[in-house]
Parts: sequence; structure tokens; C-alpha cells
Amino acid sequence: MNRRRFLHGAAIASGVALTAARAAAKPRAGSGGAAATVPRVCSTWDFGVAANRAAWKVLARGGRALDAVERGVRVSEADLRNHSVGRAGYPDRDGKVTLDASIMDEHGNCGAVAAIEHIAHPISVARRVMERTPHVFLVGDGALQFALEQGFPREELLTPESETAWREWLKSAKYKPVVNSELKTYNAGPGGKPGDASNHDTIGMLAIDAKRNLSGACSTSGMAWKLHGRVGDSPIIGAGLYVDNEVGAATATGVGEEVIRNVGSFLVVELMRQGRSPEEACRAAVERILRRKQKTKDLQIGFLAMDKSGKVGAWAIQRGFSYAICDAAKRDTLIPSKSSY
Ligand code: SD4
Repeated sequence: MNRRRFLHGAAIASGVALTAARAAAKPRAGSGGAAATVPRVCSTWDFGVAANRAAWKVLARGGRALDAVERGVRVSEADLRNHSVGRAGYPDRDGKVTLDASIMDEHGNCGAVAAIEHIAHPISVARRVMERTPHVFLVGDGALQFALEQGFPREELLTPESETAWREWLKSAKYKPVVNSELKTYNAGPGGKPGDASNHDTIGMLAIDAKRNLSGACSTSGMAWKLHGRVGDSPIIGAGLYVDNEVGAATATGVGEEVIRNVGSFLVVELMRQGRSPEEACRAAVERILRRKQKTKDLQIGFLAMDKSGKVGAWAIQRGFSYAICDAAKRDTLIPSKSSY
């Protein structure tokens, strides 16, 4: 571990300033040059900035990374501008909002729920599965039943805006994921019309606390207009999220089917174990996916990783993926991911 720290502890991933149109964050040129600091939190997409702020409140007072990631992800789940995490997430083709989430702590404990309906904070249900059951994964009606028994309120998650978008989609009823739709939906602003047929959005968050323990969390409503019952990578341990406290943590966003096929987040962590930096590991995982795919023009996948020193890196297939970092030295930092195309 010391050798790995020595090799990789010097800098976080490089980045350049984003345009002013990209959220109210403070993008920083060359923020990747700074030495890794602990504690630190990072998360996917522009909306990761707001989520990080909530997670930081836990980390800054010496709190546990697990509490930080749950707290942070709940912010995105409650954000009505975010059309595929939690409430206001776009529904499946039958008009039902079904949510997926997973969480993993520093001991390798994990919990997940998939295709759960009517529960606004699936990440907290995932944590209850981890902490209060002998199981890892609950799905569908069973997950809902467990959540209600645990005292989570049953809620309507389909907002009028999401319902309008779904009814609009029904006119053509074509399932065609749109690259980087996360930004089109989110940056449309409150009440704004989401761009195109916005398909997906996921918050993946990784944190290291003052004790140098890692945790991660991931939450999504998955691909908009999916088949009822479809589950993506986000709740699948090893695909959408993986944490190994000896090495690092990784999370994924984008078209989940390809992430599952390649056990993406586990792959990224294993590549870090072999000595690659977070960015190199994310890049190698993306390239593994690309080697197997012929058509990649319409495919977006992004990986985000953090190593045991708090160093952060990312890589995506297409341009447009962004990730946010927050630590004592830098808040509200938004970085455009490097990409293969
Ligand atoms: C899924 N990976 O359900 C998720 C969607 C996503 O950004 O990440 N969107 O396949």
C-alpha cells in the first residue's frame, strides 16, 4: 500500500474549466494537479456538485464515508430537476417510475434494491438491506414491502412534468438512449423542457473519510422508457458500484447493459489493484468495452474512481461526461472527464 500511495498520491485527475452554462459550480482549470487530500468526496455529472456539498458536511466533521455518500445521494434523489434519480425520474414505457440503488461500505458490506416503486429514497432502503437483513439485494414488490415495513413512506414519484414527457414519448414510443442526456435534462432548469428524449441520469458517489475508509453509493431511475422490470448496472455490486477498502472504489454511469456485461466497476478497482491510477483504470475499462462493441457512436459510459489515497480519476466513451470533487481545499469543483472520442 505504501508503494501505491507513493506512486499515485501526488495528483488528482486533470481537468479544464467548463462553460458558464454548466451549473453554478466553480469549475477549475488544472484542478487535477492538486495533491490528493483526505477526506474527499466525488460524484458523477453536474448535479454531483450539490450532492457533494451535503456529503461534505458529514466528512468535514470527521464523519464516516458511508454516512456521507448516503446523505449526498439523497440530495439528487430529491432533486426534481434530475429526471432519473428518485422522485421525478422518468418512468418506464408503462408510465411506472422504478428505481435502482446500491451502497457499499469499508468492510465490504453491501446492500441494493432494484425496480422498487413508490419509495423516494432507494439509497436509504439499500442501506437498510445491508444493515438489517442477512441479504444483499431485494427487488420489485419485495423491496417495496421491506421499505414500508421499515417505515419509509409510500409516495407517488411520477411528477406532472415527467408524466407529460412520458405521454409525449408515447407518440413515437421508440426506445433510443441519448448520449449525455443527463446534462440535457438537468441543465434544462426548473420547469424547463428536458432536451430530446432524455433517457438516463445516475448519481454515483465515492468518498474517503478522515480515517481513510472508503464507501460508495449509486442511485438511478435507470433508462427512461425502459421495459417494465428492466434493471441496469447501478444496483448491481461490481457493475455500477464497487468498493475495496484496500485499493479504491469505482462507480459507473451510462448505458447499464454494457457496464453489466463487463462488470465495469469491479474491473476498474481490480485495475487499480494492479497499480493503475484511477484515470488509467477507468480508461482501460472503457477500452475493454469498446473492443467488444462495433457501434459506439450512440453509446455513452463513464467511469469514476477514487483510490486509497483519495486520488480521483474518470474516463468516458464520449465527451460530455463530468464529475464533481469536494475536499477541504476545493469545493464545488466540476471537471470534464477525458474520453476516448
Ligand atoms: C442504467 N447506468 O440504469 C444507468 C443509467 C445511467 O446516467 O447511468 N444514466 O443503465
